[in-house]
Amino acid sequence: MTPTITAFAASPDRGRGQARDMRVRWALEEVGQPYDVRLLSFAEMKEPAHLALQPFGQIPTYEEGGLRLFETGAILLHIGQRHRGLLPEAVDARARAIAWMFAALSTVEPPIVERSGATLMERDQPWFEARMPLLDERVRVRLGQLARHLGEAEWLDGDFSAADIMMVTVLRRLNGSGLVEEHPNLAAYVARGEARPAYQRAFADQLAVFTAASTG
Ligand code: GTB
Repeated sequence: MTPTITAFAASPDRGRGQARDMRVRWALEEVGQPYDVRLLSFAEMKEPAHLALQPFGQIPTYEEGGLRLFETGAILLHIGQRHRGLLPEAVDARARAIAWMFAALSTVEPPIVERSGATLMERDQPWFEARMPLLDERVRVRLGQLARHLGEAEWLDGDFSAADIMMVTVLRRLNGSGLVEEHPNLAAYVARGEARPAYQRAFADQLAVFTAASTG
């Protein structure tokens, strides 16, 4: 059964692969699972048909037969459990990989999203300039801790896993800020992820959506 995911018909990131469908596309490419994409406008994301799939009116979603999923953490976990290659087979190693997926989503991503939301939506506010150093500092704390954990390792915990897809896509949200580059090992980690053929295919596919929308 070919899964269907949803994505922005016109991504506000202009094809830079920052929207969260990128992590689902990448995971599906890693396991060699073909998929369909249903593109949605912002208005369609708030309509009842989509709200029935994603109660918060967001992308991405994942449909496979009778299964309907939302939340990228749940979707990547499902893909990792359904296919070989994204989560370790050994029980303890699998539990650690899942812990790193949660760490990416609930410990590292929140300050990054807070910072990125401020740069996108609060630039005109009188307190913007004063708030940014605080937001940068919160991100720096997490990046420092993550860089210390990673050290010279290639991936977060042994072999490449769904946790690395999650963490690399979270860190990519800082592109252009220079914050990841303050830690050469983290910058190299992100580059290693982006160099994977599955990442490249996923990136090209989401970029093609933007290109078609802007030329069509
Ligand atoms: N916790 C959910 C998950 O992990 O699945 C979060 C999903 C989510 O935030 N989806 C966003 C969305 O649908 C798109 S990815 N937003 C529309 C809405 O809430 O109305 C977040 C995103 C959006 C835009 C950029 N960008 O322009 O760079 C980057 C990331």
